[in-house]
Amino acid sequence: MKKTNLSDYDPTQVPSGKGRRIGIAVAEWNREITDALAQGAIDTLRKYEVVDEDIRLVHVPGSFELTTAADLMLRNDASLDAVICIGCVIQGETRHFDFICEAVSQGVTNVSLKFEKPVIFSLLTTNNFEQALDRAGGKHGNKGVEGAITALKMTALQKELERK
Ligand code: RBF
Repeated sequence: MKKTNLSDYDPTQVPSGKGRRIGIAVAEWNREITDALAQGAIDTLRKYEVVDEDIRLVHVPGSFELTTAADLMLRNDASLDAVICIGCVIQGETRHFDFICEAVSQGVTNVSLKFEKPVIFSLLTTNNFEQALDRAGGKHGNKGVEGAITALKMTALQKELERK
């Protein structure tokens, strides 16, 4: 069975982001990876007509801080339609990996429900650096691109449902 990979997305099925305001929170840990993911997200938002002034980019020290950043962004800028959280957690010898991944996945869900807006989980959780590279513009696509597409699809869905 073919695995779903949004990096192979159908460009005709992505809603325009015209008029949308999107926040992007990027972790500085494993920056070579997270910068590539962030660039993929920004390029994709631009491709779908989100203008630069409507892309609010912030950096946080590590992935653990992504949830707080998303919360602060949405609390302080009610015009944001969605926030994309970008990070890369690589399995080490201690249990930090599990704690960080669990905290971010729960945190993203909580912030999304709290503000009733899409908060996108673009967190790579890999066994090693090579697996991360493969997903940051390598053979498994760019998960930042996929995060941007998800943000556009979810904001469009929100607008559609709110109109009803
Ligand atoms: N942050 C990441 O974004 N990716 C990591 O792989 C990562 N590994 C960490 C490993 C250890 C042992 C520690 C203490 C922190 C790590 N962090 C990592 C940073 C974490 O997300 C956060 O910034 C700090 O724990 C401060 O709250």
